[in-house]
Amino acid sequence: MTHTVGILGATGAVGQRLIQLLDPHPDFEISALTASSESAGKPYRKAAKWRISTPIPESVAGITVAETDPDAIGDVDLLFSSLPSSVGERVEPAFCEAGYVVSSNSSNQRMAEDVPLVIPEVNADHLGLLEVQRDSRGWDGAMIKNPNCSTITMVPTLAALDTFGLSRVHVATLQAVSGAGYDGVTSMEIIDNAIPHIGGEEEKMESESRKLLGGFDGAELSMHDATVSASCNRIPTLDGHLENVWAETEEEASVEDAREALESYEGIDLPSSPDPLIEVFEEPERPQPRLDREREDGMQICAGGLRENETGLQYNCLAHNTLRGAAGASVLNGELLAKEGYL
Ligand code: 2RA
Repeated sequence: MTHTVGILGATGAVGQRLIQLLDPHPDFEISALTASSESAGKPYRKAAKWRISTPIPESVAGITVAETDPDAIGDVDLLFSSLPSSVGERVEPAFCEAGYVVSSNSSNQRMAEDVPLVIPEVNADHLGLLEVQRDSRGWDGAMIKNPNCSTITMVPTLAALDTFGLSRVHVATLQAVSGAGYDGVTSMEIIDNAIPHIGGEEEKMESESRKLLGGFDGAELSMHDATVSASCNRIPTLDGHLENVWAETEEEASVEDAREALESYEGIDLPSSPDPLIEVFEEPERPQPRLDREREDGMQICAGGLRENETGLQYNCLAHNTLRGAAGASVLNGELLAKEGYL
């Protein structure tokens, strides 16, 4: 069954990736696009400064951009939101109150106790929180969140290693400039530099990871009891968050044990090549995230560089931050909503 979808914040970096992923998707048909008031009323091809390697799909180029307002977009089965957090905080609940189902990449409400924060491979069972949400918020709609792109890059690998009882995690990230959006940090600003902080990023990784890895008993969530500490850096690469992880586990885990756990985990690849960046980042022609299909290039999470030392396991993980980490994450959550009958 094909579901009609809309995109809130369709002209930004993640909004454009959402269009790239949703246009070829067999389960979704884009029928509404919203952006700022300045863009409203224009055909999409005139409203967006398109910056993706694949051209604006013809099916989208002529859609008239609407105001980001529940009264402006008509009936769609599902909304994908890539709104800035400050706008999403105000606008997303209004869409849920109007009865829309929202799959959001926007960082507001991710830690709310009645909002499912989901990576389908890790904690699809947390979707049951939507029943709690409808009771607590009294709305007919629903809101599901995907985590921060740097969190998504790491947490599936932690979930794989949690089989040995995760107790303590340290992570240092090397994050691409596209994570800051088209008008954030430009690669020219940091062409020969690295920026040792990304506002609020560490706190997001530390709290979101524990929520994602925590349990859900059908009524409330429990946070995972591992401690997580993060240090986040911006480096002059265009796409791709690379992360160095140190993971301590209660049970002894060798490199072989860890490799086996990672290799057998849904959506994680251990690339054979010594340079996963090259193997993963051939810009995919038409990436299509599908829960039930082999990951296309740009949608897998890579892990490698496994080492064991006296503090435990050390390894690297890598993901395309806008394809897998932001837009793709929202699309996979949209697929899960459809699969579980919420659309
Ligand atoms: C970043 N993870 O990389 C943040 C938001 N996309 O800037």
